[in-house]
Amino acid sequence: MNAPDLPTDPLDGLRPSADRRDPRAPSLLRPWGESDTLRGRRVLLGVPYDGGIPSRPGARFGPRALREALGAFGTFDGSREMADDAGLLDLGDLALPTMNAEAAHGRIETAAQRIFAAGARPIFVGGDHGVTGSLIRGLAAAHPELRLALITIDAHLDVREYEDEASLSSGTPFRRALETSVLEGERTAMIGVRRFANSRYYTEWAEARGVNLVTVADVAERGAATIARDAIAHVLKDADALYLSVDLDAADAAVAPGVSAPGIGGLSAREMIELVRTVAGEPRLLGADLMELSPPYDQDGRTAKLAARLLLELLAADGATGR
Ligand SMILES: [Mn+2]
Repeated sequence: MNAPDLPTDPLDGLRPSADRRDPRAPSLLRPWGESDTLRGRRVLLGVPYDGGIPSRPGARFGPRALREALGAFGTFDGSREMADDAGLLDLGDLALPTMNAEAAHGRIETAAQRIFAAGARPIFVGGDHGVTGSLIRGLAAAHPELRLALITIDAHLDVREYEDEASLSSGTPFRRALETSVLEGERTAMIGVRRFANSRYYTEWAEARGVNLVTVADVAERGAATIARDAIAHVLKDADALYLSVDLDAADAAVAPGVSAPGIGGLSAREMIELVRTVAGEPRLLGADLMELSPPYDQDGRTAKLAARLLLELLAADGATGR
């Protein structure tokens, strides 16, 4: 007896259909498979940890919100179709304990070490900014002889003293990074530093180590692209590779309310984009992170959209330099 002919899709024509003439940015994410090699590849890793800012939890949901926010964007940057590129290999999110800073940071450091040792060029998405200290420690463990340069886009210096690994917080990442063998203050620039957001002690601590501090007013006066180009020239004078760390709280709370520490008088969205775009065009950029996206505090998803836009700028500039 022959089976009756059935339509293969009973809801044919009744489903939402994407316009293939307008691909969406989530298609740039390619899930990692065991046949994928990491060498030379741009990879994404979510680091959903927010134990470093216990008073305002929420950044652990940042990686998920950023991936979702990519849906608001297309893949054409105005001159180049990124959907034709190799895309961004998505390694997913790390499994991390929520209440054990030492254990979480240990796993984060191990993950970063393996990714850098494999020759990948990662973009990490957080998570509280304390995570970055362990990402850079992982990089140092993978390449102990590297002369690393660092650019941060952040309202804060994040060079706080800490007791031990259990007391790592969102205020400690660059203290941790500057303790490694690979980084020096002279190869570090911090852009977007805000008045009344950092103590005199830590400002002098950073300056004494040769860290180049660039304020919000400096960016407004000289322009984001010029500031970024000068910072690149300064930190890479005597370095092999560059790491970019973005704390979304460098942006004004009007455009980035969904962060652990929203701030008044920060950078504009366009300044954030221009800074990231310029740094992303540097061929020696080895890795980057986008931190502190905290969806529970977000307003209509705008902070997640800013984070997603910055991710796209990192990818677009990457292709523009021929890699
Ligand atoms: Mn920070």
